[in-house]
Formats: sequence, structure tokens, C-alpha cells
Amino acid sequence: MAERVQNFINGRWVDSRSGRTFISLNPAHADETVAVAPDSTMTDVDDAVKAARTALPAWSHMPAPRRGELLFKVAELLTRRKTALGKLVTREMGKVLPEALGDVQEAIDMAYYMAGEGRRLSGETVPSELPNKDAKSVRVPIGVFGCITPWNFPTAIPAWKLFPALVAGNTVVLKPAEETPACATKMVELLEEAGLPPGVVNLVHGFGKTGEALVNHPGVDGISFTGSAATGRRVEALAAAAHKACSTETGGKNVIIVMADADLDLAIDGALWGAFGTTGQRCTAASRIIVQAPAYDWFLARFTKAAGRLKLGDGLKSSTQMGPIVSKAQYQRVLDYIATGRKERATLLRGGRAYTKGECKQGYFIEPTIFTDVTPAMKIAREEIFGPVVCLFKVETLDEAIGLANDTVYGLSASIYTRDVNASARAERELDTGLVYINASTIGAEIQLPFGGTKATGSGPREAGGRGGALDLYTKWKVIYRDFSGTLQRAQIDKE
Ligand code: UN1
Repeated sequence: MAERVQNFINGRWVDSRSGRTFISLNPAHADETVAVAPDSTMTDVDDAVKAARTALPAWSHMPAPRRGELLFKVAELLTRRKTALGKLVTREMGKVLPEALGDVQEAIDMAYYMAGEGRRLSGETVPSELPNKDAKSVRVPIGVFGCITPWNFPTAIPAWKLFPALVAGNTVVLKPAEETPACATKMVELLEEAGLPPGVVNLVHGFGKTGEALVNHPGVDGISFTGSAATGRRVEALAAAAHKACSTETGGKNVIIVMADADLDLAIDGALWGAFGTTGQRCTAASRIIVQAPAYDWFLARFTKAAGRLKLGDGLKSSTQMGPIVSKAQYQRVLDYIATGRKERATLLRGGRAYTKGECKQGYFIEPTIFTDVTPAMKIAREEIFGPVVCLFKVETLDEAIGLANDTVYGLSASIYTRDVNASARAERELDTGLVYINASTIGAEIQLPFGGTKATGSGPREAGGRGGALDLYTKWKVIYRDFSGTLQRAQIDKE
């Protein structure tokens, strides 16, 4: 049964003023509509931004621990609804249920973590150089934030953005991906149920033009975007031109290095999880695997065999190991990349086709695909594919592996499998990525540490927790000097 979802503006559920709608589908059964959602216009965005601006003074003045308490409630509601929400994630986005539950768990973890920030949000007090004067720095909210989220983590990524923004005292307008409007709506329903005041969180559904209206709106002070590299560049340019705070998290061309001395069975498990987990639709997915020569043939044979055994199907079935691609457009895009790889004369070792057997004929399934004989110049070696497609490379030395790993415009996640502590230390230092894993796959970042990458992977402060994480995006520093000497004291000048 298709669900009718709405925008949420100033505490009320409303349709778009345009009256237009769009639908989201179940990618495992594309004849099943999951939700009908409003296709929002600039006017709807304007209504949402105005509501967020109106709500800002009271929300930003509420003691941060009280804002944190509301997030604790959100965490509890999310925990209670985890199974239902997880099933919805699988239906609307396609990932297998255990991963969908992990998606919701990541949102729960972020809610608890950021709720605790309500009692920290700390700045510094430092001594003044003058008598009878004190000095401190405090974090203050940026204002109204526009948050634009992707479909691949339809509950976790809205949580990464909304929860730190809210605990820091910002108000928010969320524009979720058009592929997953029902998941975003459930998240916002939970925030409403937890008791957030009207206007503090607003939701506008729609496509790129809705997102662009949000980025361009003069009432928006900051933008947080996760999505494609091309759109990210555009968001960065628009935000910079208007002096808005901005963080983008975009593409990756993540890599696993397998040294010959590694625990190779473990490396196979990590490679399968990194390349084909979430059907390769993670920013952190491994799309390049570099194997040292003595282990190459063994690795190739085992990896190919294991990939061939993965069971494709509806993610709600417990036997399924790999779900569909999220949409027809993405499905076509991945198939086009596979065609490009063949044209570029890489060897298609396995997979490479749409999978239409049995129950999969109505869905957007693609076989786990492995290319070898890939040169670093090929498109499939350079561009983010965002599907179950992986390129294998053979190298002789660690230097060669690190050089190849860094030969990309992106820099999100990299991993090395080795038992050699010196090799792991060199990799840790020299891999130019935001995340480095030793003896673990490229995916599975934890929320209490900053998340993001180098080079074209994005710009601005990192997402998620910890020092150097999301609070640096959602707050700005204010420094306060208080002179209680009752005299004119001239810093730097009155020193004897
Ligand atoms: C993403 O794909 O955009 O590290 C986020 C991971 C997850 C988050 C991925 N915790 O794979």
C-alpha cells in the first residue's frame, strides 16, 4: 500500500502549494509504489525557511541540556521503532534488512551521542593578559541550516545532520533524496513526537531544484550536503558566493590493499563486504582492490568464486545477501559503467549483467561484477560507480600499492590487510584519505569520530562526532572579553 507523505512546515503536515506529487518505488519490485510525496516549489521552501527563522530565537536560547533531552527522547523512539523503520528502509531503498537495521542503529547512536553534547558543547576559558579581565570562547549556533541528504543511508545521514544541528541550537530545513521520502518523513514524525517546537525542524520533499532553492535562499545560513560530486561542487560554489557555512560529502574511489603476508581469508571477507555490501552503494564502498603479486592468483580465484555465491533478492527475505540498485536511473548508470569498462578493454571476470531470475525480474538487480586488467587511466578505475562493480589490480610492492591507491581525485576511505606492523604504519601515514582501516574493510565508520575525506571527496568541516567533527560545522565561535577593572586597559599597549 502506497503511503501519502507530506511536507512538515511550522509544525504542520502540508502538501506542496503546487499540488504536484512524485512517487518512490520498491527497487526490488519496481511495480510497488512505496510513497507519494509532494514535489515542492520555491514557495514551499520559502515557507519552510520562514518557519525555521521564526523558531530560531527561542530554540537557540533554550538551554542546550534541554535540547539534548529532546534528542534522548528521539533516541528512545527510534529504538522502539527500529524494526518498522528498518523494514521501510529496505522497502524504499533496497538494502538487506540487517543493513537497514544498521542504518537505523547509526541514527540511534547519533541521537544518544549528540544528546550528550547538550551538556558539553564546551568552549575555552583562558587567562587574560590584563588584570581584572576574563576571556572565554563559546560555541554559538550558525542559524538556519539547509540539510540535503542522499538515499543510500535514508535514516542515518539525516540523523548525522539534524541531531548535531539541533543540539547546537540551529533550526533546520531538510530536503531528503527523492528516492526515499517515506524514510525521511518517519524520521521527522519521530522528532515531532519527541516534542520539538514547531518550526525547529521542517521538511520539504522534492528534486534537485527544491534543493537548489534551499541552498540559494537568503534566509538560510548554512548548508550540509551529501550526494554526488557534481552536485556537491555546485552547492559549494553557491554557498561560497553567499558566504554561507557549508560542508559537502561527495564521492569516493575507495581502495583495499591486500599484502601477500595478510590473513587472506580475512581479506576476502573484507573485500566482499566492502565491494558488494549495500550493493556497492556506500560512499565508503571498495571499488578498487590492489593485491600484491604472490597472493594475486589465489585471491582472484577465491574472490570471484565467493562473489558468484552471493544470493540476490528482496532484502526483506532472510536468505538475501545483496539487494537491488536503488532506482532505474542508477541501475542504468551502473550498467553504462560496465559497458564502458568492456569498451576500455578491461577483462570482465564475472558478472556484468542485469540479474532477472525469478523474483528479481521486477527489480533493479545487477550481478556482482569484477574487472581485471584495469589500467589506472580507465574510467572504471577513476570514477565513482556506486554499484556492485570492483576493479582488481596487481602490484609488486607496498610503494606501488600506496601510489596507485592515492592516484585518484577522491580521498574518503582506504584499507590495508597486512600482518607487517611496519607496512601498516606506512600505509596509515601515506594513504591520503579521511578514513584508513587496518585489517578491516573500507566501510563501517563509527559515529563518535569525524567522517569525511580529502581532495574531491568534499569540503568544509567533517560530519559526525568527536573533536573536529560536526559541531565545527553547526556552530561558530564567539569570543567574550569581560573587563571588570573599571579602567581603560589597552591590550598589548599597557604592558610595562
Ligand atoms: C555513506 O555511504 O554515505 O562507514 C555513509 C560507513 C557507514 C556510513 C556510510 N557508517 O560505511
